[in-house]
Amino acid sequence: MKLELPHDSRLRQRDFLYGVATASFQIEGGAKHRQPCIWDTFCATPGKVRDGSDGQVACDHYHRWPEDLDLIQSLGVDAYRLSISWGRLLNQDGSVNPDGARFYLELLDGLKARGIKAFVTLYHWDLPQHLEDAGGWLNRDTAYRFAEYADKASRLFGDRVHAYATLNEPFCSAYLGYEVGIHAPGLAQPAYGRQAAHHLLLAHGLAMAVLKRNCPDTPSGIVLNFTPCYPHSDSEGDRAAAAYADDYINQWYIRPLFEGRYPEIIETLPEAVKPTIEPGDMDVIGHPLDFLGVNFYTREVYQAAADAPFQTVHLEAVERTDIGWEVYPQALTDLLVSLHRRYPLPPVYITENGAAMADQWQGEGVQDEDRTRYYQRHLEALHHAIEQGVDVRGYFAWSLMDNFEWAEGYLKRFGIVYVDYPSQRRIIKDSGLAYRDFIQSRTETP
Ligand code: IFM
Repeated sequence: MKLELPHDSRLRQRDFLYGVATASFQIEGGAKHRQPCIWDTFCATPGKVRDGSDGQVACDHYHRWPEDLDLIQSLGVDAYRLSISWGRLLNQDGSVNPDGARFYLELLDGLKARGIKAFVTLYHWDLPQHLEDAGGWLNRDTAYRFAEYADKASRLFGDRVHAYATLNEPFCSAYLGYEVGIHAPGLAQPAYGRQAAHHLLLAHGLAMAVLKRNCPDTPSGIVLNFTPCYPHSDSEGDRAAAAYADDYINQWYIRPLFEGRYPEIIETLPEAVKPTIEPGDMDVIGHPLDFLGVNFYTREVYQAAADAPFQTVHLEAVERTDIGWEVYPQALTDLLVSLHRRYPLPPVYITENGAAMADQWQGEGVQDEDRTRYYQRHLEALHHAIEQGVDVRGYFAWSLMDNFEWAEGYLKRFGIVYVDYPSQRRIIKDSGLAYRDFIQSRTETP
């Protein structure tokens, strides 16, 4: 199956950027050469990760990065989105770890030599454990430690980085990690979730100022994930439930960036759950962005509930990926158009989109037409959003290769490249070949 879009689509122009994305903990391995992080601790806690696995070796990218860069180049992409492991780059005392610095500098130089733009995310969930021991994202001081880390990283990397994102998906760090506890560090209290979210956004704002000072010409922004919220019925109750869920899950992270305040539902939270916000915090958080990264995978449906502001509805008989997420591309169009109408958005990049599928490899290629179809339908949805005026500049497939999928361990495969973990062989799946051919077929911008 081929990926195809109308000839005059913005998505077919040469200057629309295509990339692949990964994250440090999910692929690097080389755990002995960095500080332990909260995910090492979480993985070592029985029952937390479905297959009992960890990130000690992962895709062994720490040792295999040159061949991985060749692989990326062979896909013909314009850009590679990677994240930096905070505890690999910095020692516990905050000094630069020379081995970690060498690893990332060589990697970034390797990208440059291959003509691939580096989109660097500074934080993709792997908080050094020593910072968690001091309170993690519940401790306001972590936000200032993050700004120092951003300072050291951006001075070191110089012009090797094409664009910086401060955080990846603060919703996941705060809500999954501190509010419901299904991600590291595994804490589970609403008050923790809200406070962690505020400190993460503060960290983002502080780091934005640092990045703009150190690299004024490098676009800097943040990556947010969105799971659009739809009402189960047209009833007032279901519509109110979906709106509340949207504020709690999605708008909570974007509204402070553009409007300097949290959604009004903050007033409905019990006093003990409301985050502590210091004077001036919202101004810091509202630092202008050069771009917004949007990660999109699926939607959720909500209904009213007697004892909670919203309740998730599990729809039967809808198409789902191997991780159980509904395939609903229309939500990508709806999301982008609604954000565009609601906020003064800077240029947008789709920094992650992709599907976990039950891939099989029996020594030849991997026929993942289901994934290619997912990409086809989401690229079409993106095309429709752009037609309605959303300024989208690029798209990154999640992920370059199969990797450690957090609480699912290695059970779920999101890659457009298959990883045979015992041999660490990489095999480009049919979806990867289709992505490569589609990228190659772009035309010059008139
Ligand atoms: O693998 C993750 C990634 O780390 C963050 N965004 C969602 C992906 C799929 O769950």
